Amino acid sequence: MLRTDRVYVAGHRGMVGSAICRALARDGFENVVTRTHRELDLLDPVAVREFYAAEKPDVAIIAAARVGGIGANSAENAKFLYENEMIAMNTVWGAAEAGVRRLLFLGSTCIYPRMAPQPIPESALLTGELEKTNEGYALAKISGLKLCEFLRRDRGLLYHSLMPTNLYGPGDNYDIVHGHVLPTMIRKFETARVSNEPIVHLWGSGSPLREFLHVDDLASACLFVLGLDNPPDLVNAGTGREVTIRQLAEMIRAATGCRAEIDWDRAKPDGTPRKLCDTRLIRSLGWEPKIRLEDGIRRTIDEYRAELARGTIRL
Ligand code: GFB
Repeated sequence: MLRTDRVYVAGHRGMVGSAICRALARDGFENVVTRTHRELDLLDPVAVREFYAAEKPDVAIIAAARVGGIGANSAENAKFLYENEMIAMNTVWGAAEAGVRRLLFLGSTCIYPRMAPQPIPESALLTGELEKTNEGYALAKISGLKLCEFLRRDRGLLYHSLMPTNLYGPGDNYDIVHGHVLPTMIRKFETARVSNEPIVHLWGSGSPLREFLHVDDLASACLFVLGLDNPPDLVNAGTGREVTIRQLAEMIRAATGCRAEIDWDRAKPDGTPRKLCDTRLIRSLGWEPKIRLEDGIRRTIDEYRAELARGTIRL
């Protein structure tokens, strides 16, 4: 990817897309193309085709998706499958038809089988059954990455994919029901601290293991792989460090200064027991994350407080 390239970032208002736009600006990319949801409906193949024909980007980064935590995914697998499948097919196929030279498709490590070997290597793809709570999302992301792989093989297009582990950072969704665990915990502990509530209710047993990558590290990983002449079709991006949900809760409780007790609601799902990605491939190519979880959590709590004060938070 060249500094002079015209780069389309799909999903630029989301947590991931906005981090990628910040990283592009920092690296001197001045020709970035974006469209809001209102301006371009990525579920509409004709609109997407017309957009590509009019804008003619050189590079596309597909960070648009319907995302959510375990609550949102498990309640609406159909919607997560349909919308993410349409977004993937329209943005990737549309790019190929319009002659977009290079494309990076973003997925998630939930594409791997529920009982994949840990840490999960890229080769674990399609070797076993998926985690049921996010099967729809995972199937759509698998289709998207496969479409990129096929287009590269069939037509020689440099379309490739990156699978980040669980992400967090500025611009996250703090919705109590639909959000991911890390932002939801920040909101729950902050709310309890401010209003002196004695108990914070969390979901599941607290025993599942998760890995968390700051979205600014993910953005650096995206630009890194886009700079490779011969990138892998599929590469993981993570930290290689995992914590239990219970440890995460303790870290966030301490970092917010909340004194409430934790009540674990075991009627709520645990989801996949463990999801640590094998990052040897991306590290061997020369990328590594920079933001330690403790520092990232502190930064994110500060940003949450600032966003809340400004009234710009997504709740
Ligand atoms: O981030 P999360 O919602 O999704 O984390 P996944 C879920 C884990 O955190 C489960 C526990 O073990 C929950 O039981 N947890 C504890 C909570 N308290 C809470 C809470 O207040 N809210 C939430 N949300 N969880 C998602 C997939 O899986 O990961 C997506 O559904 C995507 O498709 C994403 O892949 C990265 O890590 O289980």
